[in-house]
Amino acid sequence: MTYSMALPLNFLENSLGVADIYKTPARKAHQFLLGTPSEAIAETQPSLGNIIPLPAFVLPVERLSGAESAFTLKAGVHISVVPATAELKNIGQYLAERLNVSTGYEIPVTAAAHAPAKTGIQLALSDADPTLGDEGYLLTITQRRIFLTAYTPAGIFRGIQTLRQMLPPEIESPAGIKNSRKAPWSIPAGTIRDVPRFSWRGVMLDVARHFFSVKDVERLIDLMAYYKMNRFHLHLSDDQGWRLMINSWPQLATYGGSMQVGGAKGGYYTQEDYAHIVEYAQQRYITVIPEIDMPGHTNAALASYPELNCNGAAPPLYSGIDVGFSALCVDKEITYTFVNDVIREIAALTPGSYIHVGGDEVSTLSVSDYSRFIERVQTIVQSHGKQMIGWAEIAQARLSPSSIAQHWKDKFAQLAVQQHAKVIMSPAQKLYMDIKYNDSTQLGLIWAGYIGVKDAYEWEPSTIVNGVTENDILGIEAALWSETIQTMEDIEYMVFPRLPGYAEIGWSQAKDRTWREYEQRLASHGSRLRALGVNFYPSPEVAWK
Ligand code: TNX
Repeated sequence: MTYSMALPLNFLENSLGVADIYKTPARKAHQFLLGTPSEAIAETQPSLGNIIPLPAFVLPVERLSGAESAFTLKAGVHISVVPATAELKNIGQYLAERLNVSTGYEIPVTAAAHAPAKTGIQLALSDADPTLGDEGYLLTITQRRIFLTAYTPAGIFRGIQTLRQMLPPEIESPAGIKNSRKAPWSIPAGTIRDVPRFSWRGVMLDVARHFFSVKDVERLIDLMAYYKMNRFHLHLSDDQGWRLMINSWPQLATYGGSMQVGGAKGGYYTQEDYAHIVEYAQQRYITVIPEIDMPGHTNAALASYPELNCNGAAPPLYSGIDVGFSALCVDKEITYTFVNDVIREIAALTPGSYIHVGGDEVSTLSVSDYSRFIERVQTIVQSHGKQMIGWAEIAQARLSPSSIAQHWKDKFAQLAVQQHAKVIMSPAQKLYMDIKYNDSTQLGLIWAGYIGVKDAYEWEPSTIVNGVTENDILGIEAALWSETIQTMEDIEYMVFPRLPGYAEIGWSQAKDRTWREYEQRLASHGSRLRALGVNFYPSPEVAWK
């Protein structure tokens, strides 16, 4: 996957006039950016300083030399890739398309024999610095060229998001050249070396309570990608609806998916739709995690097949928003035939390593019946070559160390850690995007309090559950439950502007984060979100630009 090439350190040193870019600690680099008022970089937007999530290391060139320096994107620019694999060309094409939206430039993607190129934009894989890891990148901008290198294609893709954020906000405006600033499309010179803190930076969308189209899902994936998130968890089934066709149990979708909360017509994804979503996410280096919630939250399945019920009678479809009342019949063998068929079909459609089996809020089963069920399901998931994820209640059962518990409330995650299983942090009071911002938010629920934009940002994942520490945590995931969410506009309003803060908690080092400084960067993203057409909540906590 990687490509042998000398790290262009000489190139960096020559162009930047610094020998110790790797030695300068992130903190010091930020002082270059923020500094004292007299030192602060003048209001020359865009600057190297408004990137979200905050990069690990930033060095603007003018801090060192005092020289005015920027790369300017002009007609005739080209993107070259090294090595010229189909994958890297696709990433180059993705960048060309983003830049075309507003500039109108037709940017060719070409193969380069070596790196760095003398001019233009170059994307290059290099195995010279393995510490860049799975997603890190090194981005250098001089007057003549943009050089983006990484250890993996995913790293190049993440670096492209940084590059987008360094251009003027109008670069994202699909309104076309006539409505946006024509020139200059300039990027300040400097170097960014960046690696993420956590490997799991996720968003969950509940498509069961209300159903969302493939187009809506694509848009959410695009917006996640802009903030370097890498996991997309689809909550595909619940009491109110089953949203994926299972060929061996077709009524799950055709009948169980026919309604949604409030009683309106529902919907479901065909297997082709789902495969398309998976591929769309994959092209953005985002892994899809499908969730089939069980043994509770199963009314839609129980309504579709009477034999799944202990009494053999199917309940009616459900369009309310209560939780906890439904459960599969854990003593019937057909239940496990059903679970095996569903997981087999989904595993075959899912290249990612994970299948999420829910496991939350079952009030009608004893702990021992519940645990027995989860342990059997764990074996089924593993038999299809996947790792099991469940809401943290699953830790009451015997977990394999490869299984993962998703914390949302209570202390069950402690039981997971004791069994050497890893934890994803989704504390409802911080990370539930269906929770209202404040008492005047029209959409959303309040059972976990209110989550303002500052509340969403100002917390630390390793101090949420006693005994669940940095090493136990894979990362974080923000969840959008959709009891009250009906349209893409609703999704955008609840997700933004909280998501950029979540992305930063997942990516950036804790020691580098303060609300005071973040608030200024977020403010500058107001114009970016507007250019992207995002219906964000313009929170008064932020001095929007
Ligand atoms: C709790 S989080 C739930 C969901 C609801 C959500 C509403 C979890 C595992 N269960 O079923 O939709 O609260 O905020």
